[in-house]
Amino acid sequence: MRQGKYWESRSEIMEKLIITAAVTGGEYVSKTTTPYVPSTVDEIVKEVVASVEAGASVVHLHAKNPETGEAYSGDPNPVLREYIECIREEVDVVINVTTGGGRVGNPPEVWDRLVEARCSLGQEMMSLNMGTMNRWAEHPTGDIFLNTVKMIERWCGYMTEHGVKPEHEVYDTGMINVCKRISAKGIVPEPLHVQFVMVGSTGFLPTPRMLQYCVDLLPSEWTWSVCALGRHEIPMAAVAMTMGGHVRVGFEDNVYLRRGVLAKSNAELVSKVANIARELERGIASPDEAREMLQLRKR
Ligand code: KMH
Ligand code: ZN
Repeated sequence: MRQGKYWESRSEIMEKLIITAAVTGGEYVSKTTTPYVPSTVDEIVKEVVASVEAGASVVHLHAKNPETGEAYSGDPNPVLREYIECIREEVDVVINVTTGGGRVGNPPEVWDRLVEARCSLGQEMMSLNMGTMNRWAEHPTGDIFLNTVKMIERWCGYMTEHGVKPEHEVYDTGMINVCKRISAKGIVPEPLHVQFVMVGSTGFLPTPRMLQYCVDLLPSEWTWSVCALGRHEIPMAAVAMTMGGHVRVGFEDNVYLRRGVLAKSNAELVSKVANIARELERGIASPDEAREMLQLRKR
C-alpha cells in the first residue's frame, strides 16, 4: 500500500471551512428553552467573541428581548444596529442578520420597509428564506412563514443595492429553483451562497442522501452551507464539511451539546465542529478568508 503517495488531507483538496455561529436564537428560542441564550447586548457581544475564538468566522443575529430572550417585539432594526456596532468594537467577524422579525401585528408593506432599512446597518450578509412554508414549530406569527417570490426578488434587490450578500435559506428542493430563477434574472451577484436548512418535519429530512441530492442541483461555483436542527446539527455538520460545504451551529438551531446536556454557550457548539474539522484536516477560515470565499464587501 503506497498510502503516503495517495493520502491527501481535506485542506489540500477543499476550501477552508466557514463556521457560522447563530448565537442569539431566532423566534423559537428564549430563556425558557435554555437559560444560556444571550439576550442583553453585553451577553450577545461576549458570546460572539467566544464563538470567534472557538473558530466561527460568521455570526448570524436576531434581535432579542433583553429580559426574556424572546424575539424582540418592536422594530428590530435599532436593536440590530446596536449589536453590530458593539460587536465591531470588540472583534473582527462577518455579520449576518436575519430578514425575519418585526412581523407580528404588521402588514407585509411594513415588513418590506423594515427589510429595506435593515440593509444599511453595517452587516455584510442577510439571511433570506427562499419561499413560503409551513412552520415546523409553534410561532407567534402563525403556522405559515410567508415569503412570496415577489417579496424575495424585491428584498434581494435591496440587498444588492446596499452591497449586502444574501444567504439564501433553502428548506426544500423547490427553493433551489427560486435561487436559480433569481440568478437567471441577475438580481444578485454571482456566485450565490445557499444554506440548506434541514428542519425535518416540514422541509428537508436531515440525511446525507438528501444533502447530496441538493448539492448536485447547485451550479458548481456557488457556495453552500448546512444547518440542521436539534440532534441532527452536529452529525449533518460533519457530513457537510466532509463533502466540502460549510456549516452553521448555535442556539438558533440546537441548544444541546449532547443528549440531555444543554450547551452552556454557543462557543461550545462551535468548538465541537471546529474539533471535527481539525480531525478531518479541513482548515478553518478566518473572517477575512470567509469574506474572500463569499466575495463580501468588508465593513
Ligand atoms: N431559523 C433558521 C432555521 C432567518 O433567520 O432568516 C433559519 C434562519 C432564517 O436563520
Ligand atoms: Zn435566523
